[in-house]
Amino acid sequence: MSTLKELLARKIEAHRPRIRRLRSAHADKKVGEVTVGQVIGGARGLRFLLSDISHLDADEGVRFRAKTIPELLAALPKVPGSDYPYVEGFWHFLLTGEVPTAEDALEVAADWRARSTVPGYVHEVLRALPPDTPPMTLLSTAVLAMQRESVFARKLREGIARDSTWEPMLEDASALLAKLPTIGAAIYRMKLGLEPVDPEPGSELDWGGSCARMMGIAPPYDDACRLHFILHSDQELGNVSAHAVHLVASGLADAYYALSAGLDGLAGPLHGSASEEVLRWLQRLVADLGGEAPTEDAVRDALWATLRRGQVIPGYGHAVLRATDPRYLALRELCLKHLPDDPLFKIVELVFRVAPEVLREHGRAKNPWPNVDAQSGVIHWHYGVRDCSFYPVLFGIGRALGTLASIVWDRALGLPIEWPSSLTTSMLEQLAEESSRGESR
Ligand code: CMX
Repeated sequence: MSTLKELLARKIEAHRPRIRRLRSAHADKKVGEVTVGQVIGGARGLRFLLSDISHLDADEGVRFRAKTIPELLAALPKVPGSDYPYVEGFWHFLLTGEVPTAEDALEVAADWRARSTVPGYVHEVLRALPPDTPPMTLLSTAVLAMQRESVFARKLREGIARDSTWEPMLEDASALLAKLPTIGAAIYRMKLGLEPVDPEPGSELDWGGSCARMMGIAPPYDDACRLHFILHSDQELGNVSAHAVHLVASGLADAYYALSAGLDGLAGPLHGSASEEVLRWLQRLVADLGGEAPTEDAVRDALWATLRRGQVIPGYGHAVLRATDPRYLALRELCLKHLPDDPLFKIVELVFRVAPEVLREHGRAKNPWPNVDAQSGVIHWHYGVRDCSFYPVLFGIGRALGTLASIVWDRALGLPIEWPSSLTTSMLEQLAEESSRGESR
């Protein structure tokens, strides 16, 4: 057994009594109330999911296992020669809540490297799809195509004890994570007409660095990948992709089915493909300027034109956050260090200065501040990733970390199949009337 798995087993044993006690002694305690607005408003603010992997505070942003992004980046062991941590160490941290040593990170790195080759049939499946198939569809298809490899599904068929299901879930999660950079890079290369490659034999490169290299991009893009994957890993459990993974896995579907579903959820323009929309928006602005230098006034006009067309400003607003996304700020720091003079980054900075005030004046968005997607695409663009439809794939590779860690824990804690109740419109109307009558009495 690996030291990570041993540590995780101890953590699970220590955690199980807490859940058992909540179930047996406190199951009827109230967490909150549900309003009509929440039922028809996307369950916003409704606290009904359990996740110890990450938590999102409206003002402070995400915390991974109780650590803010700056705390996390400072605590995790760094890749030698880099200011950024091993994603492999972050995986250890997400699973166990314990800051790993460099050796712990290297243990995961060696495990993932050993399983990083993607079965040949996956490449055949991808090649069989029409050439205009979007990269996100290719990623989700590749993950689903590998479902036949699932150890979890096989163990379930063989009749594994419920308490032990986290072990094959961890096995599948590790096997999948090991291959995601190879798959992502293969999709990227395929769109450029290039053959897929495996990580270089004998290479000591970590997961993030290896993804950059397989895409054919030199350092410091390695650092951009490391940071990007960590920042996109999770954002509490209610967002579309994380919730989809959790929901599908709650029916005891394996990690392949669950992650594929989560990636499908991520593909929407209000969620994971907003980074792609941001790039398109910036390019349209540059084209409209026809060589003129962008100014605050030009950006303001373009923002208003977008809003007047009834469209959203991509990369701005958030369902939960009410402040600038700290993930945006972490990526901005990387931009200021590595690409301060990039012309698109300069426009992103202009948008940052103008958009909050425009959105406030517009008066609809509850949060006028930028989210992670306002900043991420420009980094990939700078390093030569010119196909914006590939950006959500990079989001998806990162999102796999948090969501797969979550479903390992879901099985460890024996969480049941999810089925919140629904109401009809008439029932809601009746409830609302009864409540109004009660108030006027
Ligand atoms: N530009 C223009 N209008 C916006 C807006 C934006 N960036 N963000 C919200 N609004 C509008 C909504 O469309 C809604 O309009 P209606 O009243 O006409 O329906 C109104 O403001 C209220 O919405 P909200 O409560 O502030 O936001 P929601 O929780 O409904 O939606 C989100 C959140 C992210 C989908 C929304 O802010 C948005 O569309 N942003 C742009 C897309 C984007 O950047 N998505 C990435 C999110 C990050 C992530 O998924 O991790």
